[in-house]
Amino acid sequence: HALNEIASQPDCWRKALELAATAPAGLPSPGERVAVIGCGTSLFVAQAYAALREGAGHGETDAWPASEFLAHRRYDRVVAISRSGTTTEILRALSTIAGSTRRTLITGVTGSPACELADDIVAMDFADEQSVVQTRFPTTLMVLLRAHLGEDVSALPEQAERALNRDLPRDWPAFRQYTFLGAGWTIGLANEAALKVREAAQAWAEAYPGMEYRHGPIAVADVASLVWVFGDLPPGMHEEIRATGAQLETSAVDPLAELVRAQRLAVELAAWRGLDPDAPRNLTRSVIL
Ligand code: F1P
Repeated sequence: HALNEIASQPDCWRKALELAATAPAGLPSPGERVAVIGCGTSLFVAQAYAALREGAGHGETDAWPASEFLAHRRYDRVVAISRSGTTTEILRALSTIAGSTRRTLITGVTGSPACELADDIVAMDFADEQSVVQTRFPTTLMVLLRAHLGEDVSALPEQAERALNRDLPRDWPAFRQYTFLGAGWTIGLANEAALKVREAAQAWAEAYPGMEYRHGPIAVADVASLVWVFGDLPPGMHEEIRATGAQLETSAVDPLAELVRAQRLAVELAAWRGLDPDAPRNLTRSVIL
């Protein structure tokens, strides 16, 4: 399923643009103080969106792992992201939120238990997936959120097509370690890319804010490392990374479209290692405690 779901992203992103044009109720308005919560992939979407929303001047926006959400914090709105709508930490967090706070759920499955706990539901059934590993749901949601923030993202579906057709990084299966770097909103994308490689391919993958990478993790880098940069880092960093012997990969398209290419790497690497990318070891479609 994962390969088909990855390939369907240009179409899903077009549908996200149509949905954004209808201004769906429940997405935060400028000025609201907002917390965005999620687990795993959904947390990384929350991180990317929080950075973009603050950067767009729409108001203070915090991203929390749903398990760490502090109910005593005062927010105008909590946006819970959950493809399945059944993840335990999401249900717990939604049920502890104070009455004066609006609760928005963004989900791929309408009628889920989390829907019962939300005031507003943004339904993204058209991007739901069969694979345990999430690919098109989080990226389609990012397109919706960026459009809702007022960004012109009309070229993104075409960029996703380019990312689907571009070669994977040179020597892609040969690395011992895969590192993804970002800055600002692309830190969430780097985290998500690393999670894909871990989940689907059971490979050693890490992610850092780009500048933080210099403060220790770079000690691990050598010729057996691929370091993949999402978005822009100071040019001097590229030289520092190359000096370790690591192979450097940079984005040729919008970082969200570049994530499509990293998803392809994860799934191809899984196949190359003889693994089923749809059914990662020790993981289920929604994690319930
Ligand atoms: C999130 C989650 C991810 C995990 C995997 C299965 O669930 O558990 O953390 O990486 O993709 O889904 P959800 O709350 O978004 O359904």
